[in-house]
Amino acid sequence: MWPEEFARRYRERGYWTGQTFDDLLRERASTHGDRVAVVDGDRHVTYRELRDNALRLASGLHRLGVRRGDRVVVQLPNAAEYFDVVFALFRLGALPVFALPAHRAAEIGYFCAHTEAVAYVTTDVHEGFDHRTLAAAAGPATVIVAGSPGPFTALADLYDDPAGLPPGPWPGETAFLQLSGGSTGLPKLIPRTHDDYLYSVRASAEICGLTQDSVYLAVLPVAHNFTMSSPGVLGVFHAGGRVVLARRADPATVLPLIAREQVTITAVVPPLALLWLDALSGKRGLSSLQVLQVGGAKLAGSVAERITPVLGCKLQQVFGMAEGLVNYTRLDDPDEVVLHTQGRPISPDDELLVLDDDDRPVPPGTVGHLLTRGPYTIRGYWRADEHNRTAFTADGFYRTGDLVRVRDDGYLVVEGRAKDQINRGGEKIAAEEVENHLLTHPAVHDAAVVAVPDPYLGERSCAFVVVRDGVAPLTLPAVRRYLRERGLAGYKIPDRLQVLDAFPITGVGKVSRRELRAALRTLQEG
Ligand code: OOB
Repeated sequence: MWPEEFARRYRERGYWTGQTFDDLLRERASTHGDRVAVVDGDRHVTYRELRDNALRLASGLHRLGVRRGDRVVVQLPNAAEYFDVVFALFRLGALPVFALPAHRAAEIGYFCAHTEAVAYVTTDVHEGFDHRTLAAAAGPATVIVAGSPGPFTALADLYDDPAGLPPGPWPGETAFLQLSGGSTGLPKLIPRTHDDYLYSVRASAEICGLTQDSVYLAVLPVAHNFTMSSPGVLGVFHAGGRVVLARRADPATVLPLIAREQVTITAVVPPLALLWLDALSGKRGLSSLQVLQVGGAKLAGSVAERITPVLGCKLQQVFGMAEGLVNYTRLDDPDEVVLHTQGRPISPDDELLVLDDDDRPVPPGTVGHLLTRGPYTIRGYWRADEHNRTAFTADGFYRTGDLVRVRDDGYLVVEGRAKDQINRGGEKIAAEEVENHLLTHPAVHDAAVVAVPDPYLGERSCAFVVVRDGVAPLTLPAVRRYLRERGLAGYKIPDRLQVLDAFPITGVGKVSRRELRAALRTLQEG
């Protein structure tokens, strides 16, 4: 948490206003009660209905034993119930732990155990996968299912009479735990407070020009920080606009939905932008769409240049992180800035440092490690004291692991990454996490997972392994099957496999990932 002198400053400057998520929804239900907040297929939910659902569900969850401060792992697709669940938990002061729909037994099991979750809320079947099969991974947590519950508790049965709810949380409390993309063996959890998060939401809504006439399409997973708050669904609720939920992201689903619902703004990762561009090239643009936000991974200049001509809307680049700091190009910035930078911070009080490998400032305009601190950037991960000692400086700056250059005009250009992470089209893979799973395979002596360039996803993952003597040769399909059976999320399963006799080693005795990447280039060229 922030030291008192910073907290005081952030309050004095009007960033932290003492608003909770429940306050936000209550205000909107009173100012915009009859307006539609959420569209999910044919289902339309007004602000008044949304608040009412959230209170009734809060009551049912309370009856089940969910209390202020408890953790609840939430894994839902982009569906209307998601909002009932999270606003019910916010009202109670229980902390949603935001899992992604792609997570499987390994991740869900870890989140439930690490957070000592009292409940796991999921769906029945999504994208052909039966999420109820993950119940065993949830351990002692009560399993609540949206849809057909099987032997578990039906979410639909938990909407109760809301009379007699206990008092809600205060705005300085942790409101939820967000997942970090991470570079470590186990994912880290990010505690965000009502005060800090809602500041970023309000400021983002303003930067992105949201009004009550905005129609936002949630196409990336709704629990991801980009979709949730940059300005995302919460920014739309702040502005009194309308959220349209897309269950799938493919052009055949999404492009007609944009036209039907007259969507004005949406947020995508670069590979999705590419897919949409290819689907629309030579056709009419998306007439209602005013802004396409692209972020989560670096957008190539050549792709950026096609967006306005093909889609007929403005491009906004977004460089953010679930830990806090979010940078936007502004809607009135000149083309050169929008096409070739990743924006500038939300807040005048976002402090940025760009340092060399020895933590000394680099000369202005040169590339270095980005560190940041500010009114909506965390000061530490949840229950991770040891990791926090290296992930943050003594004076509270977060080491982002990104390599950036700050231009004279204050805009950032992302030049690379120093963390052991693969950014697979915006989906983050911690190398060490996958390596640890690979090391459990009886034939694997050593493993290193690195990023390889990919024209569509930006990066894919390649697992280098050294096999034990005398074992049968390992194949990619066998390795992939093994990791899937261990319950690892699909996006973390290596795209490629290279078996080596030994790993190149750096001067300090670590596996040289740089040499592995170089070896792969040679193999590809040869
Ligand atoms: C967003 O959040 P996370 O937590 O999934 O990932 C953060 C990391 C950053 O540290 C950076 O490495 C990468 O994703 N990243 C970008 C980028 N946006 C994020 N790298 C290059 N260019 C960009 N535009 O990804 C996220 C959170 C809020 C808003 C937008 C994205």
